[in-house]
Amino acid sequence: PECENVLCGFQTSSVLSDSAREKLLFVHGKIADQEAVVVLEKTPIREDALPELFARSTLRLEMRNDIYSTYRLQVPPHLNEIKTTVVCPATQKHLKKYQRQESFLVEETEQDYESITLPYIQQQSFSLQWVYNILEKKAEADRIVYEDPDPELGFVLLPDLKWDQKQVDDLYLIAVAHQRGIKSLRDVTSEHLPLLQNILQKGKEAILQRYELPGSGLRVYVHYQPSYYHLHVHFTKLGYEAPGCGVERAHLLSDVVQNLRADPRFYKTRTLSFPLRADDGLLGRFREAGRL
Ligand code: M7G
Repeated sequence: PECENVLCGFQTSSVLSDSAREKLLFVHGKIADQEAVVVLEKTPIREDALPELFARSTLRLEMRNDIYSTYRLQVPPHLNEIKTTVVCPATQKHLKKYQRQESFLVEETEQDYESITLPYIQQQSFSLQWVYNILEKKAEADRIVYEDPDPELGFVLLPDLKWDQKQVDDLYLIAVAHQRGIKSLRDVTSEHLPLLQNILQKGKEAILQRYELPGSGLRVYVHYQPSYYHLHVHFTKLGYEAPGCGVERAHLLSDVVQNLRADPRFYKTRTLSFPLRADDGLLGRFREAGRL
């Protein structure tokens, strides 16, 4: 029968990774002959939903022993939703990104960047179409939390793909710079200080306004290496361990600003460390060059 749900014909190929603790599952499969990745994630239980949860659910006893008892609570469907992200058509690179893999730390010198990393990312990195769609209001326009439209200093602040905006506990927004061509932290010099400071300050202000969360409650950082080579800044709630946010990749924006003040070419010249997954093509290039 016809179905309006794109996942109803989903053909599972394999589970890429899962985590019982994080209540997450990444699955690879096909949607109408196209490769797809589907991410399923159980969402946090919200305090404001508790009255309804207790009043409108069915409680089934599993066991009782002295003062201890366990139950299954069958809750109304709208209180038991699964956050679902679909990437389709997905590339090989997407499949790798979501596959559980061992990681290796690379120490990239200025030279390594020029001769190994830059040529590699110029050849193969994820499409930036979704970024341009945001900047041009072709997608997610209704989700924008704040925009500074200035072509040089401006940015768009909006909820990250990973945040369903149901609770502030796992707040996750990204600020996408209007300026194009800043691929990553490596391209950032003191010239970009006004842009970075603008994002830091106005981003925090906008989050305070909208979510009543002050700057002191936020982790504001960029990733190196990023997945997408267009300048963007992550804003997450301090204390929330966002998936994929390892310490090795994160550079606090306030540190970036200070380092650039001290040395305008800090990120051009420093050796930068980051982890790469075993099957990452870039890791292969570092190996071939004898740098690992
Ligand atoms: P990154 O540091 O380049 O890579 O961050 P990472 O994904 O390995 O951390 C890109 C950020 O953009 C991530 O936090 C993604 O969840 C988020 N993101 C990716 N896409 C494709 C979208 C999108 O289409 N919309 C929104 N709002 N966020 C996205």
